[in-house]
Amino acid sequence: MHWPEIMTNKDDDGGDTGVVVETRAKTKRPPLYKVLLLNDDFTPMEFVVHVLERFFGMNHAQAFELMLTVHKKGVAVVGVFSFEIAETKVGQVMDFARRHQHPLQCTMEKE
Ligand code: TYC
Repeated sequence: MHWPEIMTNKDDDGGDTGVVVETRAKTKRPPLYKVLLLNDDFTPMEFVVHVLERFFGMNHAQAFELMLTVHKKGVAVVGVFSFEIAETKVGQVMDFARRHQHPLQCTMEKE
């Protein structure tokens, strides 16, 4: 929080003619990052549905619908987060896919 600065004119004769200059701290909102899921020909549909339920808090119907969108269109945004959360989600998905030997790819990009 910045309070107004008071600039006093020292040249004047004692009258209270100081100028109040409003200063406002610039509050920049943090950048957001889209987390993207990419289609491939090998990862089972049910595995992708499970990923969306497990790491992105979707119910089964939402997860199935979004999985089908990725399957048909090649890519879809599965969530928008701060840098740190997006990075964590991407890491969790990539790690989970690799552990199950699926080629599923998950990336992030600045919004
Ligand atoms: N295309 C895959 C299949 O037919 C399913 C799939 C969907 C894979 C979404 C990845 O991000 C993905 N088994």
